Amino acid sequence: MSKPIVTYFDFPGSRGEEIRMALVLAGVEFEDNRVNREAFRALKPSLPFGAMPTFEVNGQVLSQTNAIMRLIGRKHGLYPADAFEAARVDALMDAAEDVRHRLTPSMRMADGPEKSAARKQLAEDYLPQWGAFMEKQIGEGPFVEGAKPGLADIKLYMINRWLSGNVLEHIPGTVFDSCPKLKLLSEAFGEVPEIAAWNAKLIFPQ
Ligand SMILES: N[C@@H](CCC(=O)N[C@@H](CS)C(=O)NCC(=O)O)C(=O)O
Repeated sequence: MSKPIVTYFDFPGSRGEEIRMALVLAGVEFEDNRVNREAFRALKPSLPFGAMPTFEVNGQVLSQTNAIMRLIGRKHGLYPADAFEAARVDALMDAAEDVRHRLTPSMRMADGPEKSAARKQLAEDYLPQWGAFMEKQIGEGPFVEGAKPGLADIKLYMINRWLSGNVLEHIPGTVFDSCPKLKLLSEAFGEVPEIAAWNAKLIFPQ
């Protein structure tokens, strides 16, 4: 793999940061191409699915975060070789995306009763239920695959960091406090030396 290029918005979160973290965990050097909204609008028509992040390698551009992460994971030992174990990791990666899809509508709502009701429903109902399902799926821990951090851990860590960070109105940072395995996974993942060093460089910690 030649030095790949990750193109995403200039903030340490969401799908683009997950790809950066997969590369960081794999120890792969990459070009961290951060674009603003205006540059994204210009790029959009040329992107495979009109969205970011994208991953460019050997002149070929790939989209869809989980597909990109699996490509990195397969090449660098962050994804199980066993087909069933790989599918179990896929399921957790998709479950992390479920959360984003549930939150997206309220991200587009103006402040007001509709938005607060939607967020309240998520905070009191959907998210605790989602967290309870994760508790059953994580297994012995601390990571999804046991002692070794992998792709599913990146996704779960990022969801927990986002939603526990008190950054979304009406979603209290305590939303996953009743999910000890998710919390332990997140704490352990943040302490993985490559990830801790990467996070220490963040300009806007979240
Ligand atoms: N299913 C896609 C979703 C990509 C996506 O929605 N990306 C967002 C940023 S996280 C985006 O580009 N939004 C701007 C837009 O769609 O115009 C993936 O997993 O990569």
